[in-house]
Amino acid sequence: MGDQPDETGGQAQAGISRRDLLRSGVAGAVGLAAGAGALAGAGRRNAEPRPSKSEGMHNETEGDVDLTAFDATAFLKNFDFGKVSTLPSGQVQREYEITAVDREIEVAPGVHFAAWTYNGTVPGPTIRCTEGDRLKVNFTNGGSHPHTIHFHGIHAADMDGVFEIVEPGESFVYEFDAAPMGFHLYHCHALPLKRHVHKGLYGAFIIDPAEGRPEANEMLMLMNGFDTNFDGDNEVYAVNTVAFHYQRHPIEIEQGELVRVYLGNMTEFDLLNSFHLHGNFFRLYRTGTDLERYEWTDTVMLCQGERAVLEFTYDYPGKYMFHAHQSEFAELGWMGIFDVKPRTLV
Ligand SMILES: [Cu+2]
Repeated sequence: MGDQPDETGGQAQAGISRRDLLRSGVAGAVGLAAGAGALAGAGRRNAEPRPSKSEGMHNETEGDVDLTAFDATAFLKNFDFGKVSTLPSGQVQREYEITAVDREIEVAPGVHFAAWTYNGTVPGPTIRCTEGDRLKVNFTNGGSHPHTIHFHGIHAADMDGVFEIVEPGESFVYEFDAAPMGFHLYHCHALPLKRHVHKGLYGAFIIDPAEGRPEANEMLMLMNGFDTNFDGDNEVYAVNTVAFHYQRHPIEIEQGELVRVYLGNMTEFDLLNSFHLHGNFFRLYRTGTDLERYEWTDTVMLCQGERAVLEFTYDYPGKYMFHAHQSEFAELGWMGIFDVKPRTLV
């Protein structure tokens, strides 16, 4: 199959590119404002960059996305543990229903993207289980193109979701034991891979260790980007799809509580993405596969497909930014805030 134009328009158009918008006299502090304003026009044909009214640092796009369609705040903690049963052997089985669906999503206020999704959202559902569970994933391709689900992890070749292409209207059952414990991913592996991933067919796959991890306020963050004008470059960056969402809606955490972030990178086109935490340091467990050894840092770079488990605790209340340390990505939407509430004493 070729990389032919599709309903998204495939062909290049006269819209702005991110390089253009960053070059077009919006450098420096104003760049954040104008860049964010331009995001609102990035998804429309022949749109002119629309400067924001405010010109301070770290401005937001105007308005908000339709939160009834996708609420990135709820998505943070929306773990799908599947339909649980016990097999005759005593092994726990978790069964998941995943359907590929073509759906337009809103990646910034007024900026729509013709996505290919698992179960209607980008990222798809966060699949969560425990090491050793039997997973049964019933996949139906309700989309317009051939797809698969390729899970990271250790399993048989015919469960790898690469050669068993699932045509539109067809189904496939993936069945394997969850291993190893850690933080993994799943994504479509149909060709051209770059296109199927960038269109939105990916999600997080968490395998908890049998003994569990220490109690924490847990959340899932997948770093991603969107090429809204089909020039092979992202115009919008985010964690969990919606530009500046966690700046408009800061994530509330509590002073002194342990926070655990499952952080993955599914950004297409750019080699690297990164996460920088303000006013703090975190324990960095790469791939989440080791409970003992960690790095102690405040910034982590992840290549495409790489992920890590981050743990931190804030000693002081207040608002703290977290964002890509690539300034360009931060200015184009990959920016959020932790709102640390004073510890409640009981
Ligand atoms: Cu696909």
